[in-house]
Amino acid sequence: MTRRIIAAAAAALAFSATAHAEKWDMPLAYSAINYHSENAARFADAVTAATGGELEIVTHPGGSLYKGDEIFRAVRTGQAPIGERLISALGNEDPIFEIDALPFLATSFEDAMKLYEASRPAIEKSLEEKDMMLLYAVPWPPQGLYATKAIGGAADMAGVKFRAYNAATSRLAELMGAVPTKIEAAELSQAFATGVAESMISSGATGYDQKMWEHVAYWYDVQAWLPKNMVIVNKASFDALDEATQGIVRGAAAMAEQAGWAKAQELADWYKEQLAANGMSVEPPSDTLRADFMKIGQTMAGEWAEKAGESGQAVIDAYKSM
Ligand code: PCA
Repeated sequence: MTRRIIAAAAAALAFSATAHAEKWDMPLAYSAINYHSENAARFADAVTAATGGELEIVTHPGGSLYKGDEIFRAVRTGQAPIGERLISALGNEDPIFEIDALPFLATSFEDAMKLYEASRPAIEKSLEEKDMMLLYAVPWPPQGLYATKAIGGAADMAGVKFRAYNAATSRLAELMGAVPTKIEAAELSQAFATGVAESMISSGATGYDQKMWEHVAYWYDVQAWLPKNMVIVNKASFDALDEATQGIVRGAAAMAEQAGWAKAQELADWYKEQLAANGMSVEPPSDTLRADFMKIGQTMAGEWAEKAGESGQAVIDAYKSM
């Protein structure tokens, strides 16, 4: 009799534990070995551990669950409760997100942090209007130009097939006379191997993750901007958590943000060394190339200001006053 009661109680307990425990799948666009993905995996483990498994977060790197360009929508609609997306790829959702890839607006980690602080309220507001919340954001190292041939100036980019990762990099390619195609990082090796792409702007990190030395010989350290990934959560999914769990998620997010910024800075030079060690020519841009980029940057800043209007300008002003 007692044994039966104990067994029933144990079964009831096990049932209630499974009934309350939640599993969140967390799609990530970038490779499992990338520091953003590793950082997200640590964030996920921290939440799982601190909630004693009541909220288990499982990361899916490399676009394996949703591709990079599907993740924002998946989180917005609640198909995925949480996910990571490159902020500057969301210009079609709201021009404010494109502030993250305006050439030469913020070109160091220090300025990237200031830009983050200045733009965060506007980014959060936009996410809130779309039933989402920002958990944390982490930068990529400075962006440089990858190319199969030596590039001395924008003129050398005429007709070159250019891999873009957002509308801003497509526009930049157009302004150089290159031919842009949007390709997610996870598909880069294939795109370059098959000649679909011959150049791109990205960090040493992505070049390293995707072994770009197998396809391209040059990387010019233009330091054009430092775009960020953000981890976002569906508002209804977050609101459904009890308060203690919400606190754990927020706390782990704050820690992931700090660790992610530190890691990006720590690795930035190391990535460049790896490109060189694997045989790539890693150089600063020529004066001509730099001047061409600067000019294109000005054009793009003007175009963005038109789209982003007063609220965009307010963020730029806040950034410049910091
Ligand atoms: N790597 C990402 C975005 C910025 C970066 O450095 C990519 O190339 O897709």
